[in-house]
Amino acid sequence: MTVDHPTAAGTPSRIPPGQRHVQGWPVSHYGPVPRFRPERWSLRVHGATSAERNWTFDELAGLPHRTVVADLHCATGPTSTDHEWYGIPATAVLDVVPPTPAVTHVMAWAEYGYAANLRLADFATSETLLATHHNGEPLTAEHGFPLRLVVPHLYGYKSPKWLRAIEYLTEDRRGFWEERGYHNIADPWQEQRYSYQEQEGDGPTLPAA
Ligand SMILES: Nc1nc2c(c(=O)[nH]1)N[C@H]1C(S)=C(S)[C@@H](COP(=O)(O)O)O[C@H]1N2
Ligand SMILES: [Mo]
Repeated sequence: MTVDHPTAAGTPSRIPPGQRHVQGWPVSHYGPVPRFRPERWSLRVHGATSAERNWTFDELAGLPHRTVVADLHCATGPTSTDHEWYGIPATAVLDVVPPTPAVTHVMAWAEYGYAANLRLADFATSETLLATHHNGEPLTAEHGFPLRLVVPHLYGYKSPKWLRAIEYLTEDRRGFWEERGYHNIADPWQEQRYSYQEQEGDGPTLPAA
């Protein structure tokens, strides 16, 4: 669900501070769009668990599914609205592949080594989805077909397209953009865009510039 957040002036807004609403749905990513090869594809859930799994795409159909309507906030400014996502809730993955009690974070891995780190609590929200569909249609190639993560309450770089693995971590590690100057937590309502804004405890120490 999309919630209205109070602005400084006290009027509710659904567009986070410093963001601009854009019509339609821009495509935004680094690098090429991968081709889906079903026979070579799997979703691996691994790391700190005794129940590691490796699902083929067809096997994902056996997991619970739900719909989430949410906005998408790219940290470079555009917010596109009213995306209807359909897919597997992250909570279902956590149920089927329980992390050990020591797990604090997850790394969401995509094709070509793209990755985004998330606090376990951010991954575990009821709105976090491993999405296969958008507005009733399978994802298009450029938006992440066959599977992408959607973490609606964080900036878009925490929502890897072309998702291939979830790794359970017992300590935090930076993902692709988090290593390259973007904020480790990425809450758009707090405008956590850049790593220089990080406070003590927000993430692993960065090498000195
Ligand atoms: N694999 C992969 N996923 C990615 C990215 C990327 O570079 N590679 N970019 C992220 C960023 S910065 C944003 S804003 C969203 C954009 O999603 P969209 O292209 O579907 O609008 O995808 C995210 N997922
Ligand atoms: Mo982005």
